[in-house]
Amino acid sequence: MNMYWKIHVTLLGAICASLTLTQCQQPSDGGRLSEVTRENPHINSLGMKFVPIPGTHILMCTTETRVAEFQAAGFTYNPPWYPQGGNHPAVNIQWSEAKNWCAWLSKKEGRTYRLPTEQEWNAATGPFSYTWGDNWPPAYKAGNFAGQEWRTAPAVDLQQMKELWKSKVGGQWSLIKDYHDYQLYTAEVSSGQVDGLGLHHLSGNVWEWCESQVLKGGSWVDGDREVLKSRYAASRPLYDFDNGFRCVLVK
Ligand SMILES: [Ca+2]
Ligand SMILES: [Ca+2]
Repeated sequence: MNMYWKIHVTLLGAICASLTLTQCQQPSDGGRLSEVTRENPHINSLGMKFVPIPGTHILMCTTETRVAEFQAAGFTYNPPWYPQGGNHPAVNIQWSEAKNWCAWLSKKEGRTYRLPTEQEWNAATGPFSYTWGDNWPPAYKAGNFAGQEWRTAPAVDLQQMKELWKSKVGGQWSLIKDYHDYQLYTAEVSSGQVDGLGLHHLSGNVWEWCESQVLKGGSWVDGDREVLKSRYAASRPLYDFDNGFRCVLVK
């Protein structure tokens, strides 16, 4: 080997050694997920953002699953009777559909997506009675619930909601006194304030399925102070038109 090639082989070896070292120092895929923070969330192939939940081994999506994300799987979306856009939360979702959607995304990305366990969902809500603290009514802009915005809703919409409640639940539909969130039906999933972990609409907007087939968080239909407590779990849907889900990514 002449001097020219000797120099190049030596240089190439040094570069390869350097590359190998660099690769060895790079965290594994799982390692990168473990380094995700609220400020530096993991963003998946659909543009969904995931943040860590203290005390768990999962990253939680910062938003409820959007209509457009649900449809990206090729699943048929059954729209509700009220107006929605692609950035609104998917509703009319059965537990098995939510599970199948997570399985589709897991296969697509080669990662493990699933619904949160009830324990993981509770860990995300924090230590207080509600996601915003212990006070009632909810803090200003705390979420999308059944508030005083309905007092000025079109008469036909208000009447429809009252009749739906009466036929499904019985009694009078309750609106939260001294709370006004300006949103009649579902709100866009990334609208409103985020909580301390970076999550939108964990409480309210749409109910969210857990692995154990309970629903958590209440929805835009709910104004009952017990139902909106973080520990409250509904064993079956009251309506289907306010049932959605939020997925988690296993680290
Ligand atoms: Ca509302
Ligand atoms: Ca919710």
